[in-house]
Amino acid sequence: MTTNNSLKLLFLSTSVGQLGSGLGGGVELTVLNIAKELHRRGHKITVVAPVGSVLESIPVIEIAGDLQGTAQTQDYNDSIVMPADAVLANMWEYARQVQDEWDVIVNFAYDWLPFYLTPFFRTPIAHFISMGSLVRSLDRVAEQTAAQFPGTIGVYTASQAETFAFAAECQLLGSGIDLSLYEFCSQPQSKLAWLGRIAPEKGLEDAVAAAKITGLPLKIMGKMQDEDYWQKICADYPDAPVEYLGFLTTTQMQEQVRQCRALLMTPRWVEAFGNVAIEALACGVPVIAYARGGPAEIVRDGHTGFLVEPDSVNGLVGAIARLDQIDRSACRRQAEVEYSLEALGDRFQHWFNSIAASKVRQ
Ligand code: HBI
Repeated sequence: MTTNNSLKLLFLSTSVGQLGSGLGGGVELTVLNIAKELHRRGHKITVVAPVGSVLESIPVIEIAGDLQGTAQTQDYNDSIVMPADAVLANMWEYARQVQDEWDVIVNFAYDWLPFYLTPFFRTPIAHFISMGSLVRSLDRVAEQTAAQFPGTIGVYTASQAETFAFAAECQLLGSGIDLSLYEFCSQPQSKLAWLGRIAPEKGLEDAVAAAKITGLPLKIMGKMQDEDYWQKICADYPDAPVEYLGFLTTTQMQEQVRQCRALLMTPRWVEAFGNVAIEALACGVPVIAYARGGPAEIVRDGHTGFLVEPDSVNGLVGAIARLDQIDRSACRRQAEVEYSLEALGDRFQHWFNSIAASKVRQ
């Protein structure tokens, strides 16, 4: 039962993997955190996701079908690829059938179909775009949606929005985490952390190279998405002091990260946000990141970490040598001030209310 000013929100998840599998990368954490925080505030939330998805205590409607291929493995001008029995299409057929039960339908998939379907729905649709520009088909249909339904496109950061022609139309929503899950550590061990999907766009090889040069052990955590890519790194850096710890739960991951002197972030692309950066800061761990995309808007250079020249291993090494300049409690404080679930919930609640209020459909 929802009180009078609460919303009924149907979330449609990313379609590249089950929620909880790690294949959906940072957007999995985003869906979980927004669902938890808005549910806590009394809104009614249900998440539609591929079969096998798990989202703590949030109700999940599991939909069968073939998973979507990942956009970052496509070329910019590739045609749209839809598997024969696409789980994405099946998820949106479900949404079409139940749409009148909901105030706003929220799309978290980085795919053409949900945007194309928007004008065919009576219920307003909010689109959260979780990456920068990658494929022309999405750029075009999202631009059309931004023009036809102003205010319905949300992104993490300004630098992510800038990769799209409709940057001015994007709601900047940032991110946030449940800070109570992350324990501050003031006395780290002499090692480094790297977090993320093990895939080429994440530039793991640069972090491995920096570990080799500095001799500092590198603890690697995240979903093993591209095994060949990982094997090539191991072959190229046979004696680097690195260890892959697997895809851990948040509790297990922060237990490892908090002990580290720094988190290295080495994205090859415009990282839309970089949830792993605020997870590290919440543990008091400085972030050393390439100065582009979301991390460049998160890290306070010289105060909560360092921003280095993109793709420069030497830049990483130089920053590692200066880590003693960083006050680790300043890192935790930044997470508390800027990335709490409370602040995240306010931003998304305001966005959804504005979209529900604009419900002028016949
Ligand atoms: N690719 N086609 C497609 N659809 C997605 O929803 C998607 C993706 N690639 C990556 C991804 N989602 C998430 O890992 C990022 O949005 C965080």
